[in-house]
Amino acid sequence: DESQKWVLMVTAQTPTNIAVIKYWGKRDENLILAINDSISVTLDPAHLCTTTTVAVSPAFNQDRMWLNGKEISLSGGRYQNCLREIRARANDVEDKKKGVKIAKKDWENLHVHVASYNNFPTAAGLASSAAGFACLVYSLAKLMNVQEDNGRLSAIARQGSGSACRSLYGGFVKWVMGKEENGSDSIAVPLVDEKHWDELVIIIAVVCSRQKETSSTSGMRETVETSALIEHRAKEVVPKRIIQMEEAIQKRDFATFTHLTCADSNQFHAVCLDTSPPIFYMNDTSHRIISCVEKWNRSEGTPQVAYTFDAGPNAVLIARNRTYAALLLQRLLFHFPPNSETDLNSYVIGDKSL
Ligand code: 2P0
Repeated sequence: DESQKWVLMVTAQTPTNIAVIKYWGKRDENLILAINDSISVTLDPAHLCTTTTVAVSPAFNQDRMWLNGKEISLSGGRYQNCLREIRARANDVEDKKKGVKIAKKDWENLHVHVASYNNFPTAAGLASSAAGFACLVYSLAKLMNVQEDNGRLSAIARQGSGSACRSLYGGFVKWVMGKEENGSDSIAVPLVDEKHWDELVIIIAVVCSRQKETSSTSGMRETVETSALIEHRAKEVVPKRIIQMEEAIQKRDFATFTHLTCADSNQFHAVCLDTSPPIFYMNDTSHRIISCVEKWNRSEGTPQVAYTFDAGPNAVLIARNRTYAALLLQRLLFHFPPNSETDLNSYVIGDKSL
């Protein structure tokens, strides 16, 4: 049947993002609504990103997805929520070269195939869900000619993974927790674009982890249920830090930026420790990296490198400029020589990452 032979495809690439004021804790698990605002920096797509191709054809009889070449199930609520929200906003699509016309109402009967690749090893335990869901939502929106701005798309990506909403923009991005019960105002807002503070260099020190990881989703649920500190963090500490961080970013005030970034990472890990049973994401190597950076910053008189750790032992180090990035690498290689007994065995270098 000739009418079954066409395929329309769209490919998009989305970088991952690293939070400098952390998201930890939900007030709605299905819609993925946070208990506090967060701020992140989106990485350069050359280093850590997801590339996703979405295709539609009348020959496809179900929605299917492959991640790094291996088929994965789309039956989970997060995928279903994203697919449903994008389909509901689909519009007419015409490809004259292929002689294909899809009417708005046809989309509910058409199926998509999704192929997604991460350009970094998933095994390294670096955040991949952020880039993954952002890229999925963005490429589906392009394929289906969805006429929403990135803010509205971010609210859909958020339903795939909270941190994903922040990957719809480059530069520094704020995820506003919002007030609405339906999540309509829980969206990402760009603060400054990637050119605003382009001296910063981000270095990710990949620390080998032998410990079992607690997933972010169950980890933050347990924290909200059991930690006495989390409410103080979400209600008192983070709102003030968000204001200070926005100002530090606007002014490119690296000392304040570093102070806030390091303090917020440490408090995030403190509420993890305050969870019952306690959650340990950092290991001895992570702690040694913190000590090393803290000592160095003190000896310089003014901070030159910020550190932040997510739900794993890997260090994300943000250097003031290329000179300090080079000095930092020298120090890391000295204190953690590759292939020694220490755990630190490789570095992903984000040159001009912002
Ligand atoms: C963040 N993290 O702000 C924080 C800091 C990890 C530590 O967002 O359940 O994968 O999919 O919304 O986004 C990791 O959590 O969790 C995360 P879900 P997500 O980047």
